[in-house]
Amino acid sequence: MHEIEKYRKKLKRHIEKDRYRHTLGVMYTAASLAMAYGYDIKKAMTAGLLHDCAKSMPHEKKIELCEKHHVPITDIEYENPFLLHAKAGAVIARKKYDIEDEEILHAIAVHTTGVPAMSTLDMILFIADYIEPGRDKAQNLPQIRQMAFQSLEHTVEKILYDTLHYLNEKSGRIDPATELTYEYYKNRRNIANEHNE
Ligand code: DGI
Ligand code: FE
Ligand code: FE
Repeated sequence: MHEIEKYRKKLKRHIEKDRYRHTLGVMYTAASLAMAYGYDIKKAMTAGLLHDCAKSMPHEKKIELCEKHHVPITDIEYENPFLLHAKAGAVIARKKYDIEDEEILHAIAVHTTGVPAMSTLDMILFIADYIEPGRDKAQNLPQIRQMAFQSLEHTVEKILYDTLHYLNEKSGRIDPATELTYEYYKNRRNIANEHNE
């Protein structure tokens, strides 16, 4: 049995039904993006499958787990511990699913806010999480789903732009990482455009 099957069976016992459905959507969407961009399909699927593995952990437990494993927690994360399911997920993937691939662990750790200068896998997971077929709430999804297969960087920028607007409207606290990542990709596009003028 391939390892992905093994992870899938284990994960299914640990997360809620709707989260499991979302997770499979992310896994296959990440696989499609890997195909489009010539990335390792199994790595993309593993990251997609495990990215929300810490989602149902109580806030206290996520904080405890990160502290125990010396994963730094920011003030924003202490105030909004749901953000921590990304970092805690990377710890669980390492400790409980024996994932040793640092690229996969990093993609899981940054999947909610992004980080400047993301790797290909970071972007694939970040985008797959947003566009998987079960998602229907975000605005501009049809456009973003098409964009995803044309440019990873432009899609990341667009998702962050929409996320920042959404958070502003519902007055959610914004993690500086989300803002910094958006600025990073916007500046890169502007620099590229200047070169083309
Ligand atoms: O775990 P999922 O729901 O599948 O997806 P996710 O880990 O990307 O989390 C999505 C939520 O995270 C979405 O409601 C927007 C929110 N989010 C992203 N960046 C920030 C943020 N929430 C806050 N408060 N601050 C941020 O910077
Ligand atoms: Fe998540
Ligand atoms: Fe998710």
